[in-house]
This record gives sequence, C-alpha cells and structure tokens, in this order.
Amino acid sequence: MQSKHLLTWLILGGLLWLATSCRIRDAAPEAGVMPTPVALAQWAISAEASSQFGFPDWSPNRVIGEPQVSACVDDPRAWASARGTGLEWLELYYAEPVYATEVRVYQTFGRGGMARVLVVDEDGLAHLVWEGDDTGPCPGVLAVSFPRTAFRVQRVRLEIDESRQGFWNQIDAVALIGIK
Ligand SMILES: [Ca+2]
Repeated sequence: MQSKHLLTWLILGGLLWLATSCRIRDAAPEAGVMPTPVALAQWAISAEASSQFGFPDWSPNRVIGEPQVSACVDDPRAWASARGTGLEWLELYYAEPVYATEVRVYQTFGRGGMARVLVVDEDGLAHLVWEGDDTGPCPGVLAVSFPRTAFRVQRVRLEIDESRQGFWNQIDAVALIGIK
C-alpha cells in the first residue's frame, strides 16, 4: 500500500517537473545558446592613399596603429597628401571584420577637408556613413556614429577635399568600432 502511494507521488512529481521545465523552455527559447556580442575598437593594420607627401614619412603607413601626435602641427607621423589642394582619398584596412557602428578620424594638421566617410562591405561595395563639413578643432577627432551595419566591415574609405581650406589635412590614425 505504501509503495503504491510512493509510486503515485513520484509520477505526479515527475509530471509537475516536466510541465515546469516545458514552460521555462517556452518562455526563453535559445536561452544560454546565443553568443554574447563583443564590441571591438581597432586601429588600422594597413592603408593606401590617392597620394602621399613622402615615404615613409607622411605616407599612408603613418595612419597605421594608434594616434601618435597630440598637437595641431605638421608631423611626419601623420599622412599628408602630395599637394594639399584637391580631392584625395585614404583607405584603411582592419584585422577583424565587424558590424560597424562608428569611425573616428584623428586629425592633427589643417583640419577642414574631410568630406565623406564610407565603410566597405565584404563584396567591396562602399556605403556612405557621413558627408558634410568638418568644422571641429585641430587637433581633434571626427567621430562618426551610425546604426550598426547589417554587413561586416574590414575597410574604411575617407574622401578629403583639400580645396576647401587650400591646405594639407593631416591624419594621424583612424579607429573602426563595431560588434564582432
Ligand atoms: Ca600616426
């Protein structure tokens, strides 16, 4: 008789446990399975430009890595174009592809020529994320924030119109921020 009762209680307990665990699973599908997004800030690992004032000083290689210049000054550790008077571009490459949310351009001389910022998807298509007049102080950072891209980004393109100020717009470093 006692063992019969025990069996009944065990069956009831088992059913209750099943019902509870099913409810938990329904309420939180995939819980604990989704990978945690990781925000990543990167410095460029290589760079190319439309022109360069010199090599290796003032070349696009001088935009690789973290910022080095802390004043508004002509400094060979930043990129400078050959002429400082016309349309130029600078392209930066990054180690990790990310769903991009921000680009930061560290400018250390003659700020005012930045015209467009684009992020490039994995098919090589460039997407405009900023266009305008860059009126911030020198030295200073143009920080461009935008909704997280639906595609992964490993390359940033800057378009610079140096006819705006008729002078060199030197760039020391460029950061790409996004979700890995
Ligand atoms: Ca630099």
